[in-house]
Amino acid sequence: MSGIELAKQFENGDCAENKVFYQAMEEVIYSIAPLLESDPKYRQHAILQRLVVPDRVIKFKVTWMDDNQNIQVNTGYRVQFNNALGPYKGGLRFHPSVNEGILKFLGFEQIFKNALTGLPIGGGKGGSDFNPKGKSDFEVMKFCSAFMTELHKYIGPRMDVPAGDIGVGSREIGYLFGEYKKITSTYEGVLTGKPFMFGGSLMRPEATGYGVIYFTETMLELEGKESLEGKICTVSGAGNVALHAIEKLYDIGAIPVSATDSRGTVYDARGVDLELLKKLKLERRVSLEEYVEVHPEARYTPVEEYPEEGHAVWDIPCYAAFPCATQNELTGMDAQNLIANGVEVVAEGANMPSTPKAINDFLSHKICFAPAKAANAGGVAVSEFEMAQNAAMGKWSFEKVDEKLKTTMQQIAKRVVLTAKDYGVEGNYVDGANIAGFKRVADAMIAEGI
Ligand code: NDP
Ligand code: 2IT
Repeated sequence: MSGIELAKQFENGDCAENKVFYQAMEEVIYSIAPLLESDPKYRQHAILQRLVVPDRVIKFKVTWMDDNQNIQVNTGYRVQFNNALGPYKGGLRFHPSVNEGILKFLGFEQIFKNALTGLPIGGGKGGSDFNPKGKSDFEVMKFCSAFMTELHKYIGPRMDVPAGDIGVGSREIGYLFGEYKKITSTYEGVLTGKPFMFGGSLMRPEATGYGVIYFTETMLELEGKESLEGKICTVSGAGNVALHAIEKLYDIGAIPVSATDSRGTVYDARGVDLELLKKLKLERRVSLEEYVEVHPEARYTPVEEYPEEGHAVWDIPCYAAFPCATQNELTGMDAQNLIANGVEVVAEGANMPSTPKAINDFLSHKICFAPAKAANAGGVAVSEFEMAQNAAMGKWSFEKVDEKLKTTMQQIAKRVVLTAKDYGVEGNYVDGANIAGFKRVADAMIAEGI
């Protein structure tokens, strides 16, 4: 049975919205076929049927007032997918495209990603169709307060611990935490990604981007391939994940030459100016277009100047490509361009950034391909470290968190490589990650009973 058919048995929601959810589900279903064949217990316990349905989807109205005294209405969600391994854990996304289907896809992926870390965390995701772009700090604060007025009923440090994702960084987490504290009169680690001054972990902002590079270096070593040092790398996105991936690439002597946002691509052949990117995207929150005003020798390509089915960033010759923006941002056409230009490794910083066609192309051309749920697990891993620090009322040093993050990413890479070998799909880390993640959750579900 295909993933889509299986999913439809349980779904009565809007099918168009669920497209990305079915896409994520189908990949897992195909990957775990050898596991289901080799061990009948997973079928006997109907694990797959139980896993594709979230434990619950919470949907609520968020009403707030903008700076012009107009009342605004948005929709908020929290998808609590699976807590076999620990409290629901996963980010909040604030973006106008957010709907239940997108959050189910992200929550479903999060279950296996979190399982791969080996840490005690279940899977969840949430967010809103609120668009933070162009909003004042005060409006963002008003929205976050209104969002938490409803969300606080469903979360808790041992129940469900949200964090950031697209459109949600430490500013938003700070406002959300402030409101939670006010409503509940408790000071507890109910959110991760908090500013350091009130309970955040050092290195949480860097964790996802750094983790992707640690993962990639380990994978290249295990494969006997050349490291990233001295190599041209392309990166998409210009947010939390992309900018910290770029930072770590510089740390290890690689040359990151690109960044993108929703409006265009910057290509700076000498290596991108990271300080400028941070200023434009993290501080001033403006378009990347301004990059070429400071560096006229760099090239800026607006999205509308490139064919609809492709993206300028993946047409740049590179050794390694790091999609770090959003889902399905790397298409079949992009994969063909990367392969024609000699790419050797692709590691996903964003969640599900490569389309199924692109993944098939990479695998059939023996490109070293690191799937999101393994490669970008560093963010949620450090979130769990934040939970541990909060529970113990303690603070770990930057060096300690960095060391633990590195070890976690190395362990995930080894687990994924070994699992692929064990199940007869050597070199296929999509299958390796899905099988290893699924097995860990499934075994817990069996042990916990129905
Ligand atoms: P940010 O909001 O910090 O940055 C997102 C970046 O991607 C921005 O440059 C944004 O452009 C661009 N972008 C967003 N949506 C689109 C779109 N539809 N088309 C083109 N560009 C887009 O988010 P993060 O960096 O935190 O997240 C990026 C990806 O990484 C997401 O897939 C997220 O799920 C994933 N991820 C995040 C983790 C984290 O810890 N934050 C952990 C693991 C995965 P613009 O500036 O124009 O909006
Ligand atoms: O997709 C992800 O792993 C995240 N957005 C981070 C989740 C978390 O709880 O830190």
